[in-house]
Amino acid sequence: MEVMNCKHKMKWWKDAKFGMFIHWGLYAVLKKGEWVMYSSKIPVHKYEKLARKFNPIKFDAKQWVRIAKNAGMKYIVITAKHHEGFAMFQSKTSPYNIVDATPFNSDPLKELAEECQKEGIKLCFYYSHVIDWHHPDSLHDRANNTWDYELDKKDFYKYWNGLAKPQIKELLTEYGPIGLMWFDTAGGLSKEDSEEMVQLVRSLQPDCLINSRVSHCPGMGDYQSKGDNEIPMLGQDAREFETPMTMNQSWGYSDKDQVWKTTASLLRKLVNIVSKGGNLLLNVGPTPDGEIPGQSVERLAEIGEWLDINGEAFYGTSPCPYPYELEWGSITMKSGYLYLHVYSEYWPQANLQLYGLRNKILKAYILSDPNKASLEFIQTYDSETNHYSLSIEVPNIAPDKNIAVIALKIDGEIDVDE
Ligand code: H79
Repeated sequence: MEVMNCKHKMKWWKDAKFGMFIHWGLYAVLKKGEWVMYSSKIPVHKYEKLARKFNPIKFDAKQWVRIAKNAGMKYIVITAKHHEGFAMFQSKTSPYNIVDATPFNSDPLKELAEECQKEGIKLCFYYSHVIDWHHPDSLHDRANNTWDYELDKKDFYKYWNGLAKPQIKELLTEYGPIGLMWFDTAGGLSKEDSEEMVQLVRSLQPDCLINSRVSHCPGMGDYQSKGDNEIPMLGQDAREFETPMTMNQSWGYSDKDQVWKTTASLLRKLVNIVSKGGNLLLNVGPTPDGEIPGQSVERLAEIGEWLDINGEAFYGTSPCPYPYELEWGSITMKSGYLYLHVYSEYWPQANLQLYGLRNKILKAYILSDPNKASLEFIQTYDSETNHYSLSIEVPNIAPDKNIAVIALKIDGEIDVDE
């Protein structure tokens, strides 16, 4: 197979902007998030028993993919194995997997792979390549825990060669084309070992992208994973990025955690990230029964409604041409267009002002208006101060309760004063 050049290989991901993160594992049974084994210091032999209780009879790959697709998401990243060490797929490498160890006795990733393929969604896998609390030889911090491991007897390569690498191979040979491999928490891994993992993925699926957390050394992988829930400042760095984000506070299902971000706030974060050239990977933590929580489904549906109307200003766009943040919202652009995403609480009384735009405006309209009725505007240039300014006459009331987009059809290539 010919290896695509780097730019081309990234294109689907650059255009996608919005993906679904799914944290699902044995931890769901305890309903206290995905770190419960660590936080509650549950010994391995006890934690293993959760598998017998894991029977997600309500799991429906069709429904999950539909929820993602209706939200406007273009890819799904699911935890094939999180830090707990349990494989959520049929693994010949270890019987500690959902097919061999649970009454469910079926491979949800197979079903997801088929459904994603049908629906044109890219399926991607999260794999905890360094931390594995189940394997006695994996690297992790076991300070103050009561687990049954002995740190000085660890032989990391037993874990690395005996479990991590073979499972990566299974994931990249048994599930069709995989969009990207999402690694996490590489502390303690040498640069050489990270490079070996990159090479392994490349050798199995040359077009599969790799996130930067494959290594703790900067610059590795195809794009930068920002810190969990981290939104960078505008123009902070040039590298392609993705922000992994939760809707409440935990990644894995938790019945205690009811601090949910509002749809309005999630939409602002989404648009803000995209205006900076990044992607948002928004998490859901399905229940032990296999359902995506109602609070998440609701929010995703509302985001999807907004994207149905305003997708033109979102998918396939390039970042804001200004090097500073705007007080009323965010900007995205495409060849011939500039899109002003105005957050409803900053909707101006009569006129929206934009400074520094040198292009001649051919037309201004509200993107959600089916008639694309022209808005009046005035462009001025002050030769004394060398300042360009644009004033757009807008309706009194914000045309969207979350974010209203003003589309500007511009003449020529974008040209702004910095
Ligand atoms: O998969 C999600 C997290 O489980 C994982 N990355 C995202 C995508 C992650 N790995 N490490 N960390 C997050 C940071 C760990 C934070 C901790 Fe704690 C602070 C671990 C122990 C103290 C907070 C409190 C989380 C568990 C207990």
